[in-house]
Amino acid sequence: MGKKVYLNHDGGVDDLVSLFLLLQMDEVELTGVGVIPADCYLEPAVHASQKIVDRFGHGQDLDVATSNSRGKNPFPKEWRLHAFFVDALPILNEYRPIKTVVSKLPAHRHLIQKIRESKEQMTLLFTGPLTDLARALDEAPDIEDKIEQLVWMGGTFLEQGNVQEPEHDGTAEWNAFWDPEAVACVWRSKIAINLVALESTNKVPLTHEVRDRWASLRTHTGVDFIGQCYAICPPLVHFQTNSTYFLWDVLATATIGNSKLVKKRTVYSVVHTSGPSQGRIEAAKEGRPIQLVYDVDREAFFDYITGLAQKA
Ligand code: AGV
Ligand code: CA
Repeated sequence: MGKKVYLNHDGGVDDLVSLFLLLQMDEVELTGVGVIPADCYLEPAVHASQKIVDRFGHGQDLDVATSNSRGKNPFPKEWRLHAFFVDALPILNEYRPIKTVVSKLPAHRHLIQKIRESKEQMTLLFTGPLTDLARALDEAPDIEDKIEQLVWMGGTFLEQGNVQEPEHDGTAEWNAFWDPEAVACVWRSKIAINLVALESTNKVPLTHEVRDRWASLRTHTGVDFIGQCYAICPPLVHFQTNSTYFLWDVLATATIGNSKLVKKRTVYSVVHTSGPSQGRIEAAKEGRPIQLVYDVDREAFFDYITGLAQKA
C-alpha cells in the first residue's frame, strides 16, 4: 500500500471528482473522508461520497464522516446545490444498498482518530475550508507531529480572489473566506503546507476542449462519470466570470499522486481574519512559510487525470 492520505472535502463537483480520483491512485491509501457543509449541502454530499467509494473504491474499506462545523461566511446557494446533482447521477445509483458506512464521529474527531490510529505519518488533503483541521488541532495538539503535510486548495496571493460579496474587497478565495480564523489557526501550526491557490489553478479551467476529450472517451465508465459531473459547471468560453469553473481541487489532488505536474516556491504569508479583507492571505517577510504551487504542466495534468479515470 502507498502513502496514507485523509481527505476532507466540501462536496463541490471537483471535490467529489477528487475523491473518485484518489481512489484510483495506486500510490495512495485513503484512510478516511470527512465532508463539511461549506460549498455544498451535507446530506447529498455525504451520500454521493459513500456511493463513489462503493462504486469506484475497488473494495477499499473506508468510512465517511460528517462535519458539524459552521462557517462565518456562507457559500452561494446555487453552488451548494451542485451536490444534489452529483448524488442523483444514475451511474451512482445503479446498486443498492449503500455499503460505505457513515462514522458516528463528527469529521474533526474522525480526523483525530484516524491520525492517532496510524503508525505512519499522514498526508491531509483539504479541498474546502480548514475548519475541521483547526478544531482537530485545538482538541488534540498531539496529532500535529503525525501530519506529514497538508495539501490545501485555498487562498490566493493575487490582488483579486474569487469572493464577490457585499462588505468584502474581493481579495480572498472562497475556502479561506468561509472560515478565516481556521486558516489563521492552521498557519500558527508547524505543519508543512502545500498550497494550491487560485494562481495555481488558473491554467486549468474547464473548457469545451476538455469536455470533448472526456466525451470521446465516455465508453470508460470513470471518464463518463467525470464528464457527467462537470456537465453542471459553466466552462470558460469567451471570458472569465465569477461562475467559471476551474479544476481547483482536482489539481490539488493530482499533486498528491504526481508531484512532478507542478512547480512550487516558498512564500511567507499572514492571514487576515476580520474586516473587508477577511480570508486574504498576504505575502509578508515575517510571515509563515508555505509552499505555493505557481505553475502546472497543463497537458500532463489532463493526461494524468484522464488516465486515472480510465482505470476506474
Ligand atoms: O474557490 C474554489 C473552491 C474549490 O474548493 N470552491 C470550488 C472548489 O471546490 C468554491 C468556488 C469558487 N468559485 C466557484 C466555487 C464556482 N463558480 N462554483 C462553485 N464553487
Ligand atoms: Ca471544494
